[in-house]
Amino acid sequence: MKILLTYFGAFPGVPVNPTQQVAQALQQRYKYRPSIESIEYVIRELPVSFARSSQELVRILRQEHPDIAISLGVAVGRSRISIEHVAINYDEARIPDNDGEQRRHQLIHAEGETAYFARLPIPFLSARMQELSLPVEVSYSAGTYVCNHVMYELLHHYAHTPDIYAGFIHIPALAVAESQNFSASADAGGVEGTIPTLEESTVVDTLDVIVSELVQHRETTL
Ligand code: PCA
Repeated sequence: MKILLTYFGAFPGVPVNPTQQVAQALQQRYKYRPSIESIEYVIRELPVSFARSSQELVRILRQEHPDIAISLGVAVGRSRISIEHVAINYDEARIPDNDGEQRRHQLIHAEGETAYFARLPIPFLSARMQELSLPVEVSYSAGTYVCNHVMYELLHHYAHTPDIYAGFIHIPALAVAESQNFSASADAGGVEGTIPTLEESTVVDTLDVIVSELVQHRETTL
């Protein structure tokens, strides 16, 4: 089984994107876990650009053919890891992307569905996270910036491919000094105010559990 994790680099207000170190830490863990040799773990960076993230994502999906594809983004201002339930066909940015493009009130795909639900067993995951007391919530808005855009593209790509698990997870800022200089942008999934954080190890442990649960769920249901 192949798992693809995408992460983002820096963007305005977030000079170091914590999704990069978290994705790298997860991949390292899988490398040294001999009991799950049948799992291939691929991580790829996506540009924080409306136009280029779409192209790059589709190129990666065509090249890698993952069974489970999860994109990660940071939502500065949130205090828990958010499993996103829905992506909307709408770009509306209060800050420019890394190409200087600030999309306002624009459909992502003119002929596309208004929204897609994540292709993840969300009720199952949410119940497991509660049982394990992990800092996870289900979110019903991935914002209207590049994260929602990527989630929409991901689900649009797999709209007619039912056995692929695909979705988006937002993580909070990490408990490191530089996080307090981040700016929380509401359209990027965050809220205004003081910036809550989680320890990197908590985020990595929790994502590790989420991915393992997804692998098991997919193996037992397909
Ligand atoms: N967060 C932004 C884009 C990249 C990222 O990590 C967002 O929530 O849209």
